[in-house]
Amino acid sequence: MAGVTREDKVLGLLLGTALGDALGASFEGRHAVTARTVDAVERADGTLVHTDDTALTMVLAEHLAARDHAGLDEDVLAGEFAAAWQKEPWRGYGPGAAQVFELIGRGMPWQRAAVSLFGGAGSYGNGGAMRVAPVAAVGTGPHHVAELGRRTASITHAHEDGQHGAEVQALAAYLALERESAPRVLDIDQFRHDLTRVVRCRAWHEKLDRVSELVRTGADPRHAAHSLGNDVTALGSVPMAVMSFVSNPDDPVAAIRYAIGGGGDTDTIGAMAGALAGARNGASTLPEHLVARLEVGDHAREVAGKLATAGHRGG
Ligand code: F2R
Ligand code: MG
Ligand code: MG
Repeated sequence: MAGVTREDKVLGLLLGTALGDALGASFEGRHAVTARTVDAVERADGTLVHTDDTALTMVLAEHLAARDHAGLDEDVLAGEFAAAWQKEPWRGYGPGAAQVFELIGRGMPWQRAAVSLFGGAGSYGNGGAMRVAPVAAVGTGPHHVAELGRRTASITHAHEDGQHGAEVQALAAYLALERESAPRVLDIDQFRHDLTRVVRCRAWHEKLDRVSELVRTGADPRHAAHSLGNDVTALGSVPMAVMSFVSNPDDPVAAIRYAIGGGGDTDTIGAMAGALAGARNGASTLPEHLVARLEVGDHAREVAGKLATAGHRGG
């Protein structure tokens, strides 16, 4: 967006994640969520406590910011993810991710740990996608961003669907972050076209086509969630996050509320939608009274400053 600095957009990506996660956390697993119940959480005082989504997003953001020219190192990152889980296992981690982190903590290589899940199939949960957005700040282009997204996901998600989810969310975050001169109204078809050029998998193309159609018909959150899914799998949640964003491209809180309104995995769909809308619009568009209640505020500011200048060099 014209006039918004890159640092503000990167900070928006991080704070948008935290806001969507923390607002959605109260409702995770509910069938559907009314606007009135979200209002009550927004109006309350006190800390907005985030979950695993933000905790791991911050670990990845710190990793990329600290390594600058050196880029992504999966072995190091695996240890950093496992350490975050060990420090705060109560943040609501997925059982598969927790198992991988425990095995890594005991010294097993992440490749073996990830592939040991679900009888050797690996996880297709949305944990790779929920934490991936920071790669958008360091990728050199769409294909590079998708590759970085897949590599970060593969540490815990050996199943290709878990990795495709991270690719789609990473690329969506990149497009939201990089299109500084984007028109006020997002071109949904172009956005879907860009995504499908990089992620070549029919199941994902079909879901993204459905997003386009639902946006065109102005679907409400419950209808969209019914059609796209709202569960803990990557294919059953990333499309709803993209839908929440493209239906509300210029208003991060509206995008988050739409995501939560569909029910299901509300913290994660809220976090992913918040990352996209925060990246497009910048942190300065997020309501101050909500940002002030987030646990990660100051830390996110520090990391965003470094991440914004580490951009376009990561390997
Ligand atoms: N775990 C949760 N929420 C549960 C309740 C939390 C509660 N509020 C609390 O505080 O305790 N949320 C977090 O988990 C999701 C991310 O999950 P991730 O990291 O992908 O983990 P996992 O376990 O690998 O996958 C999630 C589930 O998907 C199903 N699944 C995945 N692959 C499968 C396969 N190959 N076969 C069968 N099922 C598979 C399983 O049910 C997994 O447990 C986010 O929502 C995050 O917020
Ligand atoms: Mg969570
Ligand atoms: Mg969740």
